[in-house]
Amino acid sequence: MRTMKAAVLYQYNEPLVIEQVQLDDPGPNDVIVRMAASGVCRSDYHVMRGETHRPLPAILGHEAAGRIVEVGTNVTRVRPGDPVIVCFAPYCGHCEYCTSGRQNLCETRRSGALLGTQARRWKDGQPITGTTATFAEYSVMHESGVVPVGPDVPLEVGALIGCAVTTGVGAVLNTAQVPPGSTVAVIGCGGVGLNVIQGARLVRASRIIAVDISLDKLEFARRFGATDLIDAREEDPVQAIRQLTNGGVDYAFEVLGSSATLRTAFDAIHQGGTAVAVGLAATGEEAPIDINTLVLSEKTLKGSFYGSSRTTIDMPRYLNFVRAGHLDLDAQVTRRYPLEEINEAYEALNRGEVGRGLIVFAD
Ligand code: CND
Ligand code: ZN
Repeated sequence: MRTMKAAVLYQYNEPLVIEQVQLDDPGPNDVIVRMAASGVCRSDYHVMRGETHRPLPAILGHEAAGRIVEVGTNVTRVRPGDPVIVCFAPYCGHCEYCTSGRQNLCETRRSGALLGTQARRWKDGQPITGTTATFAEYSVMHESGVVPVGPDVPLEVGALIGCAVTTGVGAVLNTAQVPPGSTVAVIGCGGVGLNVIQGARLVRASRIIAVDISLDKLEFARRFGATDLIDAREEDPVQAIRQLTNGGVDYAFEVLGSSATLRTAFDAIHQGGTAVAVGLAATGEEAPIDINTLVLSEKTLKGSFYGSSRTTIDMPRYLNFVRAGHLDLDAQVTRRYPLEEINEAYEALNRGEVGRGLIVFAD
């Protein structure tokens, strides 16, 4: 058992409570990571607001990097001291999905087995749930939930690769496989959306149309490759995209998570185009799709979970893009907070401040 500081969600729509909790020792296939940085992603905010449910109390957080401090007896892929990226989709390696190269869909993980169905965190003997649970000084996870990185990798960069980059760039490279010269629209230019934009720049999309409801976010998106900006408060984004592209884009990415914006993405593509749903919505939320348009225009609508990533292949690849200057991650981090200020970090996300916020842990 280890005692650590953590941010605990006791009730939806209430501030997280910063307190000391206990963490179990690693099982035979587990590692313990000491967190260096953990990103402020909207997925956790969906839970804080009660839009998706978890058994409470819970420790959230899933976009992180840190160092291994302890390993279970069977662990072979990392050792104490290794810097790692935390991955929120651990995988078994032998189910039908893993063996066909789709480890992000691992059946064993979806059954809950790899994420642990039993509580492993405690407050005065009361269980606290958590999966990656990176809003804490330490976390315990299956060894497939970490990817080791070189000593040259700043762990803040590693943290962004843990979710925003792998999700955003992966949606372009892996899920949609956007060819060079394509026209692309990105609806929602927050932390993940910026990385969809960077991914589109990486594959040399000819036009990258950023859509948001904040002018600051749109201007910021230009730095990462957006070529055209549409303020959805000022104009109808579907009409504006159709006008800019002579009838619609080849690819549209929805990166907020709402039925209205998914509909926008679907309507903004031309015949034969592809709309990719990246944003997560409230449990049960549905989007109206015109069936005849889907059929007669041969449109494709695809979901993208964790950028269709194979973490051990994709994360080192994205780090190489960073090293080569093709992905800019430093400029994306606009604010850093100690864990004690995590509630303010989420208020800033809610207010729509530009860029990614990071919770940074002291050495
Ligand atoms: P963040 O809040 O940073 O970005 C959302 C953006 O949408 C903001 O810039 C808003 O201003 C903008 N926005 C709000 N309303 C509109 C509108 N009507 N039209 C256009 N833009 C609008 O969130 P994030 O980037 O951290 O996360 C984005 C989504 O991605 C969120 O739903 C999150 O849960 C999801 C996600 C999915 C996955 C995956 O594997 N698919 C992984 N991580 C996060
Ligand atoms: Zn995320």
